[in-house]
Amino acid sequence: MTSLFAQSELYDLIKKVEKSERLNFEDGVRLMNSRDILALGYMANLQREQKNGNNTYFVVNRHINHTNVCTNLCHFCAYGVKKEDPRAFTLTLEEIEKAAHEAARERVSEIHIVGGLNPDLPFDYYLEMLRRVKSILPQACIQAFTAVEVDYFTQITELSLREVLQKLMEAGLDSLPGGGAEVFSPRVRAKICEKKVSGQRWLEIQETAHRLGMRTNATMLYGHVETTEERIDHLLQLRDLQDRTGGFLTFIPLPFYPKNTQLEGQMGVDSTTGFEDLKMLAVARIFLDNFDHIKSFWIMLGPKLAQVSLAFGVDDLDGTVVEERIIHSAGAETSQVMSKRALIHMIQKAGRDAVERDTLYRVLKAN
Ligand code: V47
Ligand code: SF4
Repeated sequence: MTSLFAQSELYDLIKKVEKSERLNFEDGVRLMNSRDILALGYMANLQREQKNGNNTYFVVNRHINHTNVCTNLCHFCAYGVKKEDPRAFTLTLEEIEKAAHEAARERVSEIHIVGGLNPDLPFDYYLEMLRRVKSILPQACIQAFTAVEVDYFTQITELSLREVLQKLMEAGLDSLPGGGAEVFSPRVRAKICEKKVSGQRWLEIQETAHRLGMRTNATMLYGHVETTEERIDHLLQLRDLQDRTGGFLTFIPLPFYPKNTQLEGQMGVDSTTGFEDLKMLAVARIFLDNFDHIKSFWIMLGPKLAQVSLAFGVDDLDGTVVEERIIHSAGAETSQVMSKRALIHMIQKAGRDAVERDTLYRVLKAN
């Protein structure tokens, strides 16, 4: 097979991948800087099929964004606002219960909850939210609160990180979503989210959750001010932690949407292109050899590119979602909901086997 790519600048790396040899930092930078998208696709698909065969996973889920009030006000975020802002909202526990009842009728297996850092909400609000959602949906997994929110809980309670996580788990939390990772580089964080927890703290929170037996997701927000080297360094730090704990379920590269953000219109900052998105997914699949899954969030990529990404290393399209505010505040034009039938159709038309999973990738139904 490699003879097809004999002329490729990546030929030596293709041979490494075929022999399942681990790629180093320099190899990762070369992959990311290459425009040989077919060679990248070949390598990524090799890994994808070794790990997941022809399966493509999706989840029947519902997102709930409980508040957009946030003290961090990251420059890349169009969702978070000050509490005095006319757009500010905070859902009551009753409104969250209503969303959970709707989700129960839709037979979701996952509730995904993330929000801003709202100084008016006590820790009890979050614990009670978890208890109520769990009692309405006892079979569903609750994947909630990014590491940024978890860190915030330690500040408002004076509890240790372990104690906060244990209390959340006792109240019904099953898994942490992957948000808040952005790009770990301190240089990048100083430019785009100077108030946010450091990359090191994000990793520490994930590691602590893994040691308590919780599985979590990882993300990277790309396509703003970061360099190729900073992207690969981010992947390397995730791969190192995964070697130590094995606690990550999946990696989700998140393309930056600039609309309505403080970075909109800045020199050199633009929306990512489809070519770059496919490359990012393929490089993630090739480089993160100890991650079982790579997810393209169709909400961000758009359904058509998400479908094509199934040939570039991706084995998971996330889910039915229903309502998403964070990316839509920043200009995403995708719908906020996709039916299970439409997801299955999209996967099958790409020649893959559609498999409904739960948060922990337990198979619920092969279609
Ligand atoms: O941390 C914010 C991102 C994240 C923008 O675990 C933006 O399956 C692009 O946690 N353009 C929060 N991205 C959402 C989150 C998440 C999202 C998808 C899947 C999963 C998962 C988790 O949303 C933030 C940030 O990285 N984000 N603003 C923007 N303008
Ligand atoms: Fe707040 Fe999260 Fe938006 Fe940053 S990305 S402003 S922490 S809601």
